[in-house]
Amino acid sequence: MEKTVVLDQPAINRALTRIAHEIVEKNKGGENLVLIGIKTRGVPITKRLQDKIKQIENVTVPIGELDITLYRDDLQKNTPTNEPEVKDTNIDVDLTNKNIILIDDVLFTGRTVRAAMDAVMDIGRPSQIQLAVLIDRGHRELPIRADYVGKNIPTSDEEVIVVQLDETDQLDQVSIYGK
Ligand code: 3GP
Ligand code: 5GP
Ligand code: MG
Repeated sequence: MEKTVVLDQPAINRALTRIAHEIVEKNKGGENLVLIGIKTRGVPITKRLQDKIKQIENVTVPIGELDITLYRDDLQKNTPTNEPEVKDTNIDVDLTNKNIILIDDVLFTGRTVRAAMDAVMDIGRPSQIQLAVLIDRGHRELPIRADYVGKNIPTSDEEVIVVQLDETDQLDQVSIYGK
């Protein structure tokens, strides 16, 4: 399979620094924010954004995690409804009247984000939910868009984006694998 590197370590870092600035600009600081990472690689991205917002605003924004199961049969076994389902939530903060930033590595059909929004709404009544992703690879099947995007990478159905992060993969690199 053909591999092309689309973001290297400095590029990932710059993209996340920009997103952190965009988040505090749009939300007028860090005071009312909660960052929620979608496992697996949404979680290290969330911690990095928390660190960057701390550097910019000197505020430690609370973070949480959502674990959403896979649904694509080319990856792992389907869920009964063939939709992503929330497996586990680890959110200890009150979400009422907060601006929630959902964070994932790759945005594809939007179904994972829809499941994540349902889970957040079940927990509390936020004032807003926003979405940050490192990569938007297109192919949306729902009316969902990201508020903050590291890089748009239009892909074909056959192509796959591989996100590697130091915390989980001992290097920072985003690549696209073709057929
Ligand atoms: P992540 O858990 O770190 O986000 O979605 C489960 C993992 O499979 C993801 O890692 C992602 O990197 C990888 N993956 C690669 N291609 C796909 C895909 O097309 N769909 C899904 N759901 N995951 C993919
Ligand atoms: P969606 O629900 O939007 O179809 O898919 C989003 C989820 O699937 C993300 O959490 C992401 O990890 C995973 N995903 C979908 N396509 C890809 C891809 O090409 N590469 C990677 N790394 N993850 C993907
Ligand atoms: Mg992911």
